[in-house]
Amino acid sequence: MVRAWYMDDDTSTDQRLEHHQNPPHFVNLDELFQLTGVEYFPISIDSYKSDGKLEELKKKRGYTYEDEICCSRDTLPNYEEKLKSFFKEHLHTDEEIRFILEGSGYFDVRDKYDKWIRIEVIPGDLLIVPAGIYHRFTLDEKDYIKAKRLFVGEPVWTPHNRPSDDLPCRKEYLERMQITA
Ligand code: KMT
Ligand code: NI
Repeated sequence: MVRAWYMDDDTSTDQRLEHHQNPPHFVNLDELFQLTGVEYFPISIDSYKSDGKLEELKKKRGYTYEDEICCSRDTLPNYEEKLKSFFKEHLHTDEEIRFILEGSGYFDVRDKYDKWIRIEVIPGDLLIVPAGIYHRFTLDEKDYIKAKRLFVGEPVWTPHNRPSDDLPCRKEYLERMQITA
């Protein structure tokens, strides 16, 4: 089950820690959607190959491409460099869809007031980070995650680092969230 919370302002300690506020301020899935547009689907790790849930979602959303990414020092080429770029605040012109198969990590997303919300992902969590939202990713202290990446058509993984406010996908996102820049 996915947990999400507002982050503290501490940039001097390890990015892989939970970084809760004091006291902790959790966000439920409805609030997460209202505040960010991030969508969450629980998919059974044990039965997803046969229960049809993932297939149904893929069909409904037009996800035609699928591969796997395994982030660990041994499996990810240019590990240090990749992790650094994952954690740089950025956006994409398309949804970022990740279905977690093994391990864990954190997706940080900016809410509509530009505050960081940290989303913990564990096996069975399928997260859809909308196009145009500023976000970043970090491993936790276990330093390991394996996830399926889904995409509509030919994948484009390009991160557009902040600021990328003039991109149409950013403007459309803000409009959808009813935020006036
Ligand atoms: C990304 O684009 O940030 C990633 O693919 C991170 C690893 S998948 C959970
Ligand atoms: Ni991204």
